[in-house]
Amino acid sequence: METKPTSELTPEQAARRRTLKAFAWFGLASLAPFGLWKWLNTQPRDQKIPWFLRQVLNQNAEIAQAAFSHKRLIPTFSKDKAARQVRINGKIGLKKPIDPDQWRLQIQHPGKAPLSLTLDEIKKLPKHEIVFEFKCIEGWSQIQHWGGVRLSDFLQAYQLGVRTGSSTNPPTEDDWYHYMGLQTPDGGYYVGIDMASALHPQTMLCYEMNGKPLEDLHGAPLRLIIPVKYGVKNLKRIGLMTFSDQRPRDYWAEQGYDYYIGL
Ligand SMILES: Nc1nc2c(c(=O)[nH]1)N[C@H]1C(S)=C(S)[C@@H](COP(=O)(O)O)O[C@H]1N2
Ligand SMILES: [Mo]
Repeated sequence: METKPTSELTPEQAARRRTLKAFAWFGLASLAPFGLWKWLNTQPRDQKIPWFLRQVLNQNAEIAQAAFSHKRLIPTFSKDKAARQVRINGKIGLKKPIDPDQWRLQIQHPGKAPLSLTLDEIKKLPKHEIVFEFKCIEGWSQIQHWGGVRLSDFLQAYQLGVRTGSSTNPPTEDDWYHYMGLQTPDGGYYVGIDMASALHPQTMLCYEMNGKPLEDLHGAPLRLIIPVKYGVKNLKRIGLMTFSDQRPRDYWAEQGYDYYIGL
């Protein structure tokens, strides 16, 4: 591959090159002995750290921030690209059939009375659709089409997730609880979601798949679709929603998988 001078690159290409460079430095830095790493990290900020090592530290921080930015969107596709036969994977917590008319979304929130909502109440919020590549850690992926409400709209509508009351305009970023927990009605499957990922604009509470009401084994009546995470966090058949600053229990994290498990 021929290497163009940076001045001839589009801004996107230049950004990509910077990222690749930073990753290369990160690779080199990981070869540095632990003692050196410790020394670097204990030096006062204004200390004379060799420029190339300072660059490694700074660029890694930049990469981490870019990767976890609330605004970074997952690529989407047109509806005709969506799979017709959607794979069913994982039936934990779905064994006993449930009556959708009896179903309620239960909410436990610090400092608030418990809430119990019907699907019709949730459906009053603006409907959104998304077509994206759903990825399972087992190694398969599929382009899927989902419909429902934005989780962030839902949290604002019911003033959930914040300490002092207003999730429409919280006084500070830290006013948000750090985690949201979700479980199936029988408690058999459960996940913890960091609040930044919960508030991501593509994270949804879904009641439709391919334009039709959700089928039982895809998580009816309501499931989480969270494109910034692998499949395991996309809990089907939500029964209970909780909020806390401590990590909620997480089924696959308890089996040794990464808690955040983001893309
Ligand atoms: N209640 C429940 N939700 C779940 C699971 C499960 O076993 N039980 N499996 C997860 C995993 S590992 C994946 S890949 C997706 C699969 O969703 P699908 O069956 O609609 O394709 O659901 C997730 N949500
Ligand atoms: Mo999965």
